[in-house]
Amino acid sequence: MKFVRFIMKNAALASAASVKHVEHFSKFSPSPLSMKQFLDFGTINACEKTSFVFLRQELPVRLSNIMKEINLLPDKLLTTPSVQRLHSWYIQSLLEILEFLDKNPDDHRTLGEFVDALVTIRNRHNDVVPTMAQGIIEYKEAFSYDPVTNLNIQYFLDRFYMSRISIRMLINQHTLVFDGATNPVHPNTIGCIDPLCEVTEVVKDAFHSAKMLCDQYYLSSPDLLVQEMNINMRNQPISITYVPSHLYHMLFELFKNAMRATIEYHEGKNNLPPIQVMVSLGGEDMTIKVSDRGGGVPFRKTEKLFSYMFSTAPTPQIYEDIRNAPLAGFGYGLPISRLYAKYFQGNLQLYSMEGFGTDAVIHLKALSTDSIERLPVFNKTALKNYKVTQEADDWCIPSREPIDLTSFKMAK
Ligand code: P4A
Repeated sequence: MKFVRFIMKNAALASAASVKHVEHFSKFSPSPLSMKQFLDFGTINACEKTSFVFLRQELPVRLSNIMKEINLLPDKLLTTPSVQRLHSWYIQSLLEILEFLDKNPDDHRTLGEFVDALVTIRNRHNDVVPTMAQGIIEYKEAFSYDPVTNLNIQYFLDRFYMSRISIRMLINQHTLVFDGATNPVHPNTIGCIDPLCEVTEVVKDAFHSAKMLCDQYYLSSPDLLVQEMNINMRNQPISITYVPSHLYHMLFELFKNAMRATIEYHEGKNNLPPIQVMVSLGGEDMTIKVSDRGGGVPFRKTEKLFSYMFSTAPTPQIYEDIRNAPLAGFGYGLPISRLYAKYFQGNLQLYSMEGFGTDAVIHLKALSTDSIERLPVFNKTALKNYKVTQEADDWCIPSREPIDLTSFKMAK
């Protein structure tokens, strides 16, 4: 492993050296952790050495699994400058973690250097989402939109961003739990997990932030009505073990959409229908429903709201003042919010009624024992999904022109 630092001078050589590491580590399946395991790592088993020994194997496994999939992207996308740059970050980060494989876990300096390395890696990957979006823009400008590429890119990006969410979760937990200090704002959190995350508090926080943007952009905003239904402990505030920042991210996105739809649909009217939120806790699920009366979207278009390729603007709009940016819209808000929900075995779905409004529903696991990371694994099934090509559909394509029944012949 000593040669690693030397060849880093040359990206091409580093890339060549990383190939055999990627081959090796991608043969392992990532090990999904449960919320309970994350908490144990941060409390009763708060052993930095154990966490270090786990991560120096698990991070290369997760990185290598997704690097195999990056390599399967269509050449036209893989060779864009943006995707090349992003790929080089993955190679560099992999090599930096591999340097720790032959280090002594009992040496305090090793553990300190590892935390520093993780912070460097986390920062290096801060701009992965806009960089990948730029790659998609470059691709779309050169080759325009086609439905097969859209499906392939959707498949890849869902897995790629899920992998990234999981890797950042591991890095955040290790760096937060082992930096010695407790979080002054949230003293009861374990890393970024709140074992008693009060859902309605996060709902109110996210609503408040969206409301500020909405007031700035539209000079008004709808009100919020929240209801809770705690089936087992009536009148007790609903709380679950969760990552508050993930929940906030999803709700903020849903509120921005609901506000935009409400205001644009009721333009010129002097009162706006409120956004209604229902939070319910059962034995298995904790569900949040965000309902608006923003006129809804046609059913045909709801899937497009989750499409990375559709929601990547062909020419990136640079707003001189962030206050001039539209409240909600083109961005990866919805697809990435759905990944946050799915990350711990939940989901995020839209039920829109055109002419009335939209219900956005977040389903999360109520029990920390059911909240287990949902991770992509590179295997034959994944490989098959990258080989999808244009084939005839096995459902008829509806014709816009009505057939001429007078000339209809009774033949198959
Ligand atoms: N009606 N309903 C929604 C939107 C419209 C909606 C909408 C026009 C469409 C695109 C968009 C933001 C809002 C909603 C809640 C949702 C999602 C969509 O969660 O009321 O930005 C791309």
